[in-house]
Amino acid sequence: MNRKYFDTTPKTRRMSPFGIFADQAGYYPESVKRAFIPFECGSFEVTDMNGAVCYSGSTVHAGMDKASGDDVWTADFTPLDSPGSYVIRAGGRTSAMFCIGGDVYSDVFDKVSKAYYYLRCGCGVEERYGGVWHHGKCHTSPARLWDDREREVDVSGGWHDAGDYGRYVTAGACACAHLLYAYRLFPGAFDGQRLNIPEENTPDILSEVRYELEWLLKMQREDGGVYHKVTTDLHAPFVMPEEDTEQLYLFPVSSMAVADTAAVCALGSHVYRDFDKDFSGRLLAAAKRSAVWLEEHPEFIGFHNPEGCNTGGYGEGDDHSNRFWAYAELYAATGEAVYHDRMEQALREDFPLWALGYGEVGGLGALSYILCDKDRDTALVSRFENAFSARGKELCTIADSCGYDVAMEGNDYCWGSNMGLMTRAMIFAVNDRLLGEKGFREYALSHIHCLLGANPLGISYVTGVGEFRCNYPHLRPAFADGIEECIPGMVAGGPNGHRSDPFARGIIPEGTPPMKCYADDTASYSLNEITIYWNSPAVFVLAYLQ
Ligand code: 9MR
Ligand code: ZN
Repeated sequence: MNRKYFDTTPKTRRMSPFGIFADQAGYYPESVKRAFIPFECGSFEVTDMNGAVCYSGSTVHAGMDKASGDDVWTADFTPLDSPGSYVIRAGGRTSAMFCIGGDVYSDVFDKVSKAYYYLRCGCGVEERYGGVWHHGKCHTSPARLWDDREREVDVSGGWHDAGDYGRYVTAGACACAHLLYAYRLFPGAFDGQRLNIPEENTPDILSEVRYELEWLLKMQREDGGVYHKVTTDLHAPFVMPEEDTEQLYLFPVSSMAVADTAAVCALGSHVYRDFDKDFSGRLLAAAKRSAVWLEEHPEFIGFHNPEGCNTGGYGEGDDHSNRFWAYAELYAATGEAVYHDRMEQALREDFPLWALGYGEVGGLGALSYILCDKDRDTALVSRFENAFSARGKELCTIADSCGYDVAMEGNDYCWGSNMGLMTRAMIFAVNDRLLGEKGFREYALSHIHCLLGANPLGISYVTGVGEFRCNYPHLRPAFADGIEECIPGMVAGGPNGHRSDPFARGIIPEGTPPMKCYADDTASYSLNEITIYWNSPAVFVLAYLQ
């Protein structure tokens, strides 16, 4: 059967059978453990899988939570620290099963990291690596320039961006940056990680990132300009990638794409230096080529889809933070004064110095400078550190007044809100790891708990993880392969109060609180798509927690 489109007829939403919400992967023995109950009940019990009561306590009324519309009671079972599998019971309801243990996140960490292998374009997903989710080679034909149909370029490789088969430079650069910084800050987490992907002489995560960086290099022209994206003219139907054989096009250069390429190639040259001098050198040369292009093109060159094309736009209103990030990384990679000057010139008040992408990337530049081993201006270092620490404190205050312990307010539940959730956790991780502010760890944990089930819908937003989990993302191969179990490790976009697609508006009643505007259905791209830059912050945070 060759099904081409998902079913958009209204159905009933798949709702959690559980009434008590906990992290379905689990909790570290020594950490705070809280489950959330959206109804009044005096006491609760934690039982093991034989039904034996291991802990009991009284719930605490946290109060009305705005983003979810829930009146929340909290069940705190922090003192329970014996490794094992458990459920919580209260008021005749139960939670999903969860574990307490020192390695409760290893499986989800591996799965969200391996997700990139499944998104590889060009080489096929082999059965020996991908198991049942294998497929053939895709998108290997040369791409034609949109503006010059006579010219064709080979830009095969890289990862599919998301549920669609497009490959977009700024999105890819952002995802690679998260993964490379995860490696730089928490290398130990990747040491023992075995993802069962094709071998290179680097930790698996770096082999995987290299696959995308090699593609990025192909997207660069000789003059340092970088094509904004390579896609077909229209989004493919819901077929396997190798069945999407329409003509590929390369779309015009944007200054965001050039700056982000300069940045991530400079960053990569630093990371791969210890493993492969030649690759590191190619990355640095590419970064410098794009720096030359930036110098010659001081004006903003944005991106809008030309007529006749409906694939992702990834437009931005300006390129200020992108240029800042580029020069910060170029300076960190080379120590050349000219890049330091340019970085300072690019520093403006109009972008936040903690933002970690994909559009605003000032925080990536700040991170680069904080970690830089060349001469640094101490006033700048403090400015960048203060940006992370002030934002971190602000986020703690928001989380403290949230019924579900996360630094997210109603408006933050927009398209891809799980990226917001995870980049907040990244900020806590940076505060802990770089600024030595230990209290932030519990905040990072509460955000992971929310992603993995401690949320008002009681769903784990990661495919393949948790007893009640999303399984029907808006992801072409996951639909077209006909396999019931979804490709694992994909982070769903998550709740979006704007319900930005017709299916979402049909299935979720108007007025639903934003944190509950989610449906696990292939048909909803604004609630349930996946992307490479929604997975990457989760990899970063889980690497930190390992
Ligand atoms: O992630 C993007 C989101 O922030 C935007 O609101 C949305 C609409 O423009 O587009 C999202 O990006 C999509 C991209 O354009 C194409 N690949 C899938 C991305 C996720 O939906
Ligand atoms: Zn492909």
